[in-house]
Amino acid sequence: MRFIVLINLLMMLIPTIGLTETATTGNLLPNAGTGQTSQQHSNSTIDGINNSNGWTLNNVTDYSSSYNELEANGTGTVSADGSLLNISAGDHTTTADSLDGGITLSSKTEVQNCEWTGSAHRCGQATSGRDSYSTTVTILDENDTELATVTQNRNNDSGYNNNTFTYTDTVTHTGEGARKWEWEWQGIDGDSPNSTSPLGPNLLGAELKATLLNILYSPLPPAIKTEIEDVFEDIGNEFEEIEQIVEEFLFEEKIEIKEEIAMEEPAMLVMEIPMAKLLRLPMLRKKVILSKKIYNRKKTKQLATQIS
Ligand SMILES: [Ca+2]
Ligand SMILES: [Ca+2]
Ligand SMILES: [Ca+2]
Repeated sequence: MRFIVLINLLMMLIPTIGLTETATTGNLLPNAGTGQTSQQHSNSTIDGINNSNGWTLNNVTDYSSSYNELEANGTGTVSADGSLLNISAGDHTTTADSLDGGITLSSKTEVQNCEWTGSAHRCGQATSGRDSYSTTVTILDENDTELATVTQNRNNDSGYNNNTFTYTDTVTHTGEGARKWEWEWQGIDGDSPNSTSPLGPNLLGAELKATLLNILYSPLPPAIKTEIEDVFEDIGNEFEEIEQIVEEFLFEEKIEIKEEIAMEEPAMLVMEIPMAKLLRLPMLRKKVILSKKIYNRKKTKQLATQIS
């Protein structure tokens, strides 16, 4: 009965299993919609910087309105976070169910890194230490628990305009539960990481897009989940029972074979497996019948030898 229930549940799920459809949001960061600025590469499609509204700046000098950039001091961070719920992704508006189909966050960042003496585009108060920077992208659940995160450190040399450096970082969570995102860019001065003066790399553009991996996803209702778990537990118990019966049978058969060898007269095969269990185990029944047939054949042969 439980197996029929399981088959029915699986049949119900089959129509939804094969269908998938993705959807991608626009830029989720505070600079969304800024477009290209004069500091960026002429081919850049990443939103530039023209104000610092919505960003959290920590030890960063805000040149956003004057020079379209945010510059790291000794060690500075530019960060933002937000919800993944109820946002536009093309024709789709994200829901808890569609987010449960899995998500990929893709970040693109455009930087200038010329304020060090070895730079091919040397600028500002360049010193001997090569500056570096990193981006961290994180997917979180509704309780702010991290589901997936990526941090990549870089120190590529780069300048302004067509000498900028652009890089991509992606992170994916394929299970259920993604509800929030966090994004952080950090710049570090190679010579004076504790400085409060603008000596580090400069952020010129940033973008974070979310791709929902299956907006047609529908999580299993809790009642069906419990039912499936129960069925699998039952299957496990049945297998344990069968294993035990087979072990008992093989053990008894071994004793009988030993007895046959020890005795002149063949002993009767004693089967102590309960009939109810045997009826539920056709294979085991066949084995018992076969053993009896072998025994009968042996006995007939012996009788024939005695008569002759
Ligand atoms: Ca520097
Ligand atoms: Ca500077
Ligand atoms: Ca700089």
